[in-house]
Amino acid sequence: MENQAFISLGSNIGNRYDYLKNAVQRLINYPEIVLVNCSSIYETDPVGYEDQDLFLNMVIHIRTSCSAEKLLDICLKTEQELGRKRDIRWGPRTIDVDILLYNQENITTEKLIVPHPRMIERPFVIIPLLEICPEEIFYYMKKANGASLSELPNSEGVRIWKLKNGEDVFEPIGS
Ligand code: PH2
Ligand code: MG
Ligand code: MG
Repeated sequence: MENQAFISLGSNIGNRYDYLKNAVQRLINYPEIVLVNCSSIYETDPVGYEDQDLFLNMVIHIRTSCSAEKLLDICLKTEQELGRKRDIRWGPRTIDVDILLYNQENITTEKLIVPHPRMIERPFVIIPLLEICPEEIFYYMKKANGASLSELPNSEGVRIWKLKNGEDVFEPIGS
């Protein structure tokens, strides 16, 4: 499990909590993926396309033997398994599973850009990421995005919905 990645998850259709829980469970059921940590769950105002319901968002930290491309395939497959339909850009979804960071690599292919190009300006990504991201990784990411500290969003529109509780990293969304 030589690679580290941060993945963001979001849902704003149906039982949002179940979708998050189910998606994390599916990801960590792959023998190639191990959960290192997960953030609290936040309820967040929709960004981009605003005429839609509130989201639940969280970020997880994993270790994996998968390449970034393989990890992307797993993320997209997980979305499909959970009924994701793609119609409106930035519109409502049962589940969105995005790779934010993969090691400290800059990746640009037709299918994937890492670090995630919009992460730095999105409070619903940055706030949960800050909760669990080791400092050196966070500083790398800011540099890769060409962002300065003053550009980081504040926590407007992002409210704790379910606090991560203590030792067992998967427990907070386990019950
Ligand atoms: N995802 C988007 C667009 N807007 N807004 C919130 N609050 N949470 C999201 O996960 C989200 C969004 C596109 O991926
Ligand atoms: Mg997204
Ligand atoms: Mg996505």
